[in-house]
Amino acid sequence: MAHRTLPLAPSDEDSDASASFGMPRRQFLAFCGGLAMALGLPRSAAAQIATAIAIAQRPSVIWLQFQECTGCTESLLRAEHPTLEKLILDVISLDYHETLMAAAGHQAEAARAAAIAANKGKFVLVVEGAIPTKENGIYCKVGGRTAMELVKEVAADAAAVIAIGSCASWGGMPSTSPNPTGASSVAEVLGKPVVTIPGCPPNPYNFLSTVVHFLTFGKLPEVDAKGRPKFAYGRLIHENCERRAHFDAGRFATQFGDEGHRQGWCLYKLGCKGPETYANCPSILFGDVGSGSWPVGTGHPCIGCTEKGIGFQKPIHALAELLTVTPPTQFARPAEPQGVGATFATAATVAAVAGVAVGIGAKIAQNLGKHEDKP
Ligand code: FSX
Ligand code: SF4
Ligand code: F3S
Repeated sequence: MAHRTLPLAPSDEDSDASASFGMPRRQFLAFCGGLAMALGLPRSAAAQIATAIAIAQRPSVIWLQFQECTGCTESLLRAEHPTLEKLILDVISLDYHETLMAAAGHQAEAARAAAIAANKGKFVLVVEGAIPTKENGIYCKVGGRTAMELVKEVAADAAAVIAIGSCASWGGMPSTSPNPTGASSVAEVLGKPVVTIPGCPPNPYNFLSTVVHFLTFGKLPEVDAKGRPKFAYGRLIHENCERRAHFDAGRFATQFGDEGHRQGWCLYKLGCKGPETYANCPSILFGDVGSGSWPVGTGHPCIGCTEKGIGFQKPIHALAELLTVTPPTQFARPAEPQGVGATFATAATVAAVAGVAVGIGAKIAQNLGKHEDKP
């Protein structure tokens, strides 16, 4: 994929892009800078991202849904800055999505066939939901065909496959013991690794950042051994948690509603799986509703929903294994107001100086599009 450097003076192309995002050009560039930092890239990559969003052909996306609750799609619909609507219209071409499309029945089947034919070898296949494999996959059928058949057929013509949500990534809730339908991951059914964005639901910014990486660089981001993008799943929740200082000081809630719980102390003794779960939840939060909007921030232990073998497997109140014992280099003081996000400028500076964009950079993603007209 060829790229041009974004000129410092406004160009028609990026002005058009900023207009279609409903942002002034300066804010559009800040948005691209935030995406660069969220991806763990140097701030200078912002120009490349802006150019890609402005002039690259939007990748065709075919979205399949199997054993799931539609929470993945719902979490995308609740995304803001930009909204999913803008994501659809300006970053990807969502050519098939059963929940969002107007077509039904034979029209929907025809729409999928047409989208595949028009973008053969070039589209991104996104799979939401686990795939039942027992009894030849009869427990999930769309248009009379099993999920197993459909995912193999569509994946054969895709340029890239993304498993969104824990169900598609590793089986998730449908695979919980005794797993009566043989619910399996996309990678297991296809017999090859795919990029996974686990979470139940997953964070929409991690999907957005992954797609923008594909758009900008023509390939999906670097992943860990479980197929998870390292920019989002490179650190333990426990490393970025606003309650970490309480953990290190030995201040724990021991019952819901007790004094420690009301004081916002560490939830480890209530079964928090943050010490054995890799995800950026405390950094980027959920739903754009303000501070504290993630499980631990609301007072509930993390159940490890992004982590195979933890979420929906390990009992909710069982103690987590402590994968690291070293305190992070920096975290909020116990008296700090909880969940206050970094500003774009401060987080970018800290990330650049520390060279650890994972986590801190991701904090910026939370604030994408919220910083207007700063010099
Ligand atoms: Fe639901 Fe998605 Fe959970 Fe699964 O998210 S939120 S059950 S991960 O596939 O719809
Ligand atoms: Fe936060 Fe949970 Fe770790 Fe406590 S155990 S610091 S609540 S992630
Ligand atoms: Fe899931 Fe834990 Fe994040 S429950 S949403 S991984 S805080």
